[in-house]
Amino acid sequence: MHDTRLSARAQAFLALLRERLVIFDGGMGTMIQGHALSEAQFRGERFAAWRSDLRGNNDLLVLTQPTIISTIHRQYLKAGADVISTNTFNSSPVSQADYGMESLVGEFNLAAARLARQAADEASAETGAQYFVAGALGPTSRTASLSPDVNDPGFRNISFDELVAGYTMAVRALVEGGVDIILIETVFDTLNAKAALFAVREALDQAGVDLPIIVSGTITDASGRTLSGQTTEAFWNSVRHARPAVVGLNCALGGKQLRPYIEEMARVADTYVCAYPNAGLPNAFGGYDETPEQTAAILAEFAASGFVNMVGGCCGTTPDHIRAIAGAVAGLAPRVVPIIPRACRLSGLEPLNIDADSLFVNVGERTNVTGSAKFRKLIEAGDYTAAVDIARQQVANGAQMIDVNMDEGMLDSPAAMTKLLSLIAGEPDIARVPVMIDSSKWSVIEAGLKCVQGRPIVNSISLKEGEEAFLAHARLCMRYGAAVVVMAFDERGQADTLERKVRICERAYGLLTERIGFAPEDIIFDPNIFAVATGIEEHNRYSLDFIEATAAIKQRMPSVHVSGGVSNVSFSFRGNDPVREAMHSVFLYHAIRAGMTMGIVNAGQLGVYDELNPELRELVGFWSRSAA
Ligand code: THG
Repeated sequence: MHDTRLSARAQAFLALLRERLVIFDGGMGTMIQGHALSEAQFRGERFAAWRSDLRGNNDLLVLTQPTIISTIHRQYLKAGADVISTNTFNSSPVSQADYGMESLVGEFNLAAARLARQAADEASAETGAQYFVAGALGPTSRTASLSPDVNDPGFRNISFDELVAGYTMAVRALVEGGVDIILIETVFDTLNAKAALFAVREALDQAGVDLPIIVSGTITDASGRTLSGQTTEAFWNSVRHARPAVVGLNCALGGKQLRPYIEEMARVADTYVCAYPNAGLPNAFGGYDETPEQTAAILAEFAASGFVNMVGGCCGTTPDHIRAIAGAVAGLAPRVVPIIPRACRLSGLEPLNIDADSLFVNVGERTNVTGSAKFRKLIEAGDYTAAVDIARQQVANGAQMIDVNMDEGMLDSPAAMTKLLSLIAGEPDIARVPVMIDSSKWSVIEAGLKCVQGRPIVNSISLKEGEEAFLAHARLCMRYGAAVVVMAFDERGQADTLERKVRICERAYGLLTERIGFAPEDIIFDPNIFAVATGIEEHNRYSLDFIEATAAIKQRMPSVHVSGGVSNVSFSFRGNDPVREAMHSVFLYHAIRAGMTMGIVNAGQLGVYDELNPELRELVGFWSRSAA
């Protein structure tokens, strides 16, 4: 679907990745420093009277010292780079605001892209080979999923929407300037990267073109995690929805320290992998001492181990490093992209992959203002500290995900969703699990999607308002990177018979997979768990209908998952927890056998089927076993 809109050069880049190890360029900052430019040189004529100091604003040089930047590009191309990246690491509104130059961001990106394009084209004319330009989008100086203030963990100094606006402007200019590839690099905070990916896909769609995307994260220290706390696989799960052509790691660590994480990326990513580390760890003066031969030996070992498809350098590396790297990997085979089994791949700070072999996934239900009076009162009173503790308890009690619902008439639900998710993001013992964003209002769901760096589940969308609204929401789930709970609900209402449950799910499946290419493994059907034993005879079939619908759905659509709100089934026994718990255990015993993959439950309050009082088990089993 994407390939048709790829330019000839973009296709040539992908062809090169299939053929051999691709060589990326090296550090730009190091090379600029080598010129020891003065304040006046940074300013040039045009900004001679600018109100603030400009020395150190390297991105400005594409306007004031274009020859220096072109020369650096040429040096890298001469050294053997196939791909050069634009000098736009800080060409975002937030970064340029430090210099009062935020209104020049479009111009910076356009000029930088044109300089790199020209250098690449000239090199092609000289050698006859193809060279590619990657338009660089840096991380900005702010983090969307972390608070800059330790005393106010829910505070953010940048929003998802602000990042999207800045990245959109940059991408448009980079594309206009002729880049072949979009490079989202040095990702500290995956939420920033998700905003960049969102902006890139939207901007490319609007321009009617497609470009390959490279996403490169940064592992900041020996913890092996990004600055925002994710493991390598969690990072991959968070960005794979954008189908990057290349994913990898760059910067902070030297190649030696990067090895286990590149190995991990090579194992989990079903796309090309890149590594462009710094020239070792910085010395006491912030400089880099690793020689070209040392860096080259490390990257050649990565290549020989089958970890990488593209290699280059970051801070401290020079054209000599790139020349040595290109020499050392010449003739080594590129990594073979593995075929990764289908799974619903989610993440918090850690990955959660759900496939046919997974154990049942418990989703904590207590962070729900409509499902817990205690939680509702805390949120209404603004006691978010205690509300966050409820989330913590759910995870401590075994919830592998938490359902968050703020649908209460008296609340500003989008604000409450934003606040709770922002607070949770700063608590590693909670944030390690993915979030299930639960609301019947799309505005609340979208507010939640803008807060999570991991890959969440949207709970829920349905055909309630017709096909177009359903598909529009599903498309946005793909764009934000979320799996989705689809309720068995259509224009006529909630499905309350076995036949309607299955029919609606099949209709939704057809629309999602055929009309918009939604991955089946990211669809989680909820065929409605209703209360039994209400005193109305027909209601007694409700749990059986759910269980039989689950079996039918799994039989007809084997790759999808099935979920439900388990505590709903026992509403008639409110206040009688022993009976409710027994009902949940027996219900799950049968539903899991029928293929239910996950359920929203009171984590820590689930009985073990085999340990139930046999008489109670027999009595509550009435509603969950087939009538035969
Ligand atoms: N499907 C999907 N999402 C859902 C549901 C579903 N989200 C909400 C709900 N149903 C699942 N969550 C709960 C949470 C709590 C209870 C039931 C379902 C519950 N609460 C106690 C009660 O009402 O008796 C609360 C008592 C208290 O105040 O502590 O039972 O079906 N996709």
